[in-house]
Amino acid sequence: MIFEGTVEGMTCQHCVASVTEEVSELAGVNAVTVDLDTGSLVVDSAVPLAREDVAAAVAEAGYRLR
Ligand SMILES: [Cu+2]
Repeated sequence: MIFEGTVEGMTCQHCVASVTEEVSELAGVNAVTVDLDTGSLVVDSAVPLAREDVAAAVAEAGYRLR
C-alpha cells in the first residue's frame, strides 16, 4: 500500500533523515521516501496506514504532516 502526504518544516537532510527514521518505525512499513524540496512523503507498507499514525510519527520527528 502507498501512503502519500506532505511534510512541513523540513530544512535539511537531517530533517529528512529524522522523518524517514520515525515513519520507518511504524508497523508494516517497507520503504519511506521523503523529498526535501517538495516535502513529499511516500510510504510503502504491507498494511494500510492510518493518517493519524503517520502524522504522529512525523510530529515525533518534529515536523507536521499536511
Ligand atoms: Cu534539518
